[in-house]
Amino acid sequence: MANDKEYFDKLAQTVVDGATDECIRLIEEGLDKRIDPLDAVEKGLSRGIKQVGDDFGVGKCFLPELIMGASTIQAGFKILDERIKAEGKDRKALGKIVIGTVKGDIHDIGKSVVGSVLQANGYDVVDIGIDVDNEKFVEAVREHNADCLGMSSLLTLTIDRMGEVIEKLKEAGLRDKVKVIVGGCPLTQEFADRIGADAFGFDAADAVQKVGRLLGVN
Ligand code: B1M
Repeated sequence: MANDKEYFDKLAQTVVDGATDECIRLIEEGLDKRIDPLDAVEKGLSRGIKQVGDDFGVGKCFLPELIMGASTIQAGFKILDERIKAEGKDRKALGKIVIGTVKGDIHDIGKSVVGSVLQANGYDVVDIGIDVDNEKFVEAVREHNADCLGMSSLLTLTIDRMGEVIEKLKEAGLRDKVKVIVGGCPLTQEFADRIGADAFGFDAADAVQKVGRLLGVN
């Protein structure tokens, strides 16, 4: 587009304002002009919701604004998600990945972005949702014969579920058969190492690279 930065700034602002109609209009305009749908998520929508989250964190805005911003990003992501996934539809599956958000955490967006981008890059992704019980992660790994398990958590209060799931994988005799990647804004590489995960994904692009490395694809 003529001025990408200005476009992504406007897109981010629609999330801050909870302006869903304008968000959709801008996305449709951008797609017509061939913007990269993942850029629209990472440089536009995600920046906007992070701004709302920071304002919420310091008491500059409240739960209704957080909910409105989330509803705008979800409406925008729904359109972009189809485009992102379409890029991977004709590829031969490089591996099977089960992904979900841990028990006690209902944050859906980051996990869904990561799942879509993995799918766009040729992985067969089984998204088992949000607020997922530890046991359900283990069952899904077994049921789908997954090569990789991805867990997401955005709440400091719930990140310890990830280590518990890894312990449950060991008890079930599955830990040697599945690689584990974790991500979410409160996480660090150090935390991932401490709980015995195989990788920490900073964002969706990083997750694709790390999964590729874990599964010997790149
Ligand atoms: Co919530 N929330 N929220 N929230 N929320 C945060 C996380 C928070 C940091 C806001 C703040 O205070 N500044 C804070 C957590 C504080 C903490 O624990 N340290 C918080 C809180 C407190 C809460 C509630 C408790 C609020 C309340 O009720 N009082 C409540 C929790 C409910 C619960 O889960 N039990 C709550 C609720 C909500 C909404 C429902 C309103 C909404 C979620 C809507 C939805 O998902 N359907 C919401 C939102 C939108 C946010 C923020 C603003 C944005 C999250 C988001 O979607 N980001 C968030 C603040 C922030 O992140 N700065 C916040 C966009 C998304 C693309 O990025 O999720 O970071 P992200 O994902 C990235 C990377 O992290 C990474 O890649 C993604 C793509 O780049 N990644 C992975 C994520 N998972 C990965 C997995 C991987 C690899 C990479 O491998 C498997």
